[in-house]
Amino acid sequence: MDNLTQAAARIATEEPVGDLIARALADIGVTTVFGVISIHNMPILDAIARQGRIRFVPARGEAGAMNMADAHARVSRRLGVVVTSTGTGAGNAAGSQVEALTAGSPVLHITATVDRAFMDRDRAAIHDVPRQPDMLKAISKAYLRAWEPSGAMDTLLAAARAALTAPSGPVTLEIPVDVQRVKVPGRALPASLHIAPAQPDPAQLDALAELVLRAERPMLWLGGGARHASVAATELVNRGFAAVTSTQGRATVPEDHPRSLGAFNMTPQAQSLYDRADLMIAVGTRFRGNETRNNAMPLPHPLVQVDADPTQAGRNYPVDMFIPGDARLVLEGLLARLPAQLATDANFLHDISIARAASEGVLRGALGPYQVVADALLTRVPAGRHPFVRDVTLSNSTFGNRYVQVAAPHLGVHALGGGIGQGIAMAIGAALAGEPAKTVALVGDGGAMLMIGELATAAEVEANMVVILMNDGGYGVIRNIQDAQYDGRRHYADLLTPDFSLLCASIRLPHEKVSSIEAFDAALDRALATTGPCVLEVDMTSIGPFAESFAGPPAGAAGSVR
Ligand SMILES: Cc1ncc(C[n+]2csc(CCOP(=O)(O)OP(=O)(O)O)c2C)c(N)n1
Repeated sequence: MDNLTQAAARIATEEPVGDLIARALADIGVTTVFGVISIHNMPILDAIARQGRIRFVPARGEAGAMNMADAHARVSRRLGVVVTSTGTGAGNAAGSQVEALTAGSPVLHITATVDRAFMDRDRAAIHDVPRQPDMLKAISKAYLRAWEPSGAMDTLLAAARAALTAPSGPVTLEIPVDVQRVKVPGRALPASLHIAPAQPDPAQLDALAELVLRAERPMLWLGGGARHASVAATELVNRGFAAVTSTQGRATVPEDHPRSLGAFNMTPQAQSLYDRADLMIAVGTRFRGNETRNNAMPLPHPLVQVDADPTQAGRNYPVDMFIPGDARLVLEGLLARLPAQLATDANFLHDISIARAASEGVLRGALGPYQVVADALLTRVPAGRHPFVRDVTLSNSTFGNRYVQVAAPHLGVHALGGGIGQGIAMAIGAALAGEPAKTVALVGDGGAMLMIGELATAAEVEANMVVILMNDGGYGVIRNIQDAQYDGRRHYADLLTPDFSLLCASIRLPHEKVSSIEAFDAALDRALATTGPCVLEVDMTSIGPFAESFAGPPAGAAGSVR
């Protein structure tokens, strides 16, 4: 081949960065991308469409797109990807990205910025935000910019790796729009994004095993960082540990295990179990304020902390031992050092069962008519392995977040940061994540209104989901807080609420409204049997109040309504 032919061949393999990005995403296994199209991301989205290897889900807003990518990542246990536009588009995603950051979701947020000649200089190019990187840094585990076209693909891979590496989290990659258009030579991609987990120190595992062998009532507190260590955690429980989980760690040990408190982690019954425990190993947890009374809840001693992030030692509780390392490797290493059965206190199992049953009983007693909803979901959600998405609403703060069990850690998706309104969009992301069972989302009417437009996305992409809409005509939990703390002055909480049947009809979404609680069970079965998306509205005004009113988290933990 002469020089001219060689050059021609190389040029033939050249492609715009936008095409390269689209191809690289498909090559690393991304099947679905969420976002909103805009001039600043069209080189990438046009390439995604032309290449036809990735499903692009056009959300109605960037906030919804981010929630979809987040839930998709949680349920599929893979990288979630969202594409937004520079400026307002990226800003719209910010609130939802705070949730992804709180939950540690491995999300890649690809956004743009104006041409390199104009960026960072406040020259008033359209969509320009001169300090956009500052905004993105604040809401990202890491922020990267692809300055140089020839390095764009490697920067993309670095961003994906950063998002997936424990502690995982959302990573933002900013690609100036002119970079997206530049042609660069094609390149082969690495076959996989394999990331080596952090190895624990064997000497620390020896010391931990000694602590366990001395304990008579050992407990595991399992957070979101332990979800992939389910098998090892469950084996430890089978050998004699008791388990309790955070909301994010739900079902790391099966929630119906007789030695598990499930997520009943802050009840008086749980407290009495902690008081008598003589060891707690806390794995992959932040000990969130609203699950520990802002870290004032007494925990057992010795308290051992395991975390993939070596900088987290003693962050929220003073600890007796800190073991940096991957949760699964630590728990497997511990198992290898322990006998098949631990010599635990003969009454321990009995005490766990009593604490669990009493916690459930007290909770159920506070529900009044909504026992029917709670029980209907408890019998169907875990057995059917339904992904269960929970917005911030009374029904989740009471029964959804702990009484209704989930079948596996990745099947529970909760707005962990306490922000309302993310449930519908999260349900779409969950429903497209490859699980065979229908996604069940439990949301309030107030929250639903924030992203009601995403119902159109659900209808358009035929997401297999049922939105159970608990309609009390406004902000129920705010009213309860106003009754409890503001002498019943119910400002700003009674809202004009749409007729959801008309709204659903306008986008041809099946809708059923239940106005008497006896009708709920059969209506739920009809909804679960529906193909594609549907809405099951529960008319709480007709059905009446809970037996006990829930007025938010304990004082001092305000702003963290679960
Ligand atoms: C993004 C965001 N804005 C405001 C709040 C404060 N807030 C907490 S609960 C709530 C009301 C939610 O209403 P709804 O979804 O109808 O559920 P309900 O309380 O009626 O069960 C509000 C406004 C919040 N948590 N998140």
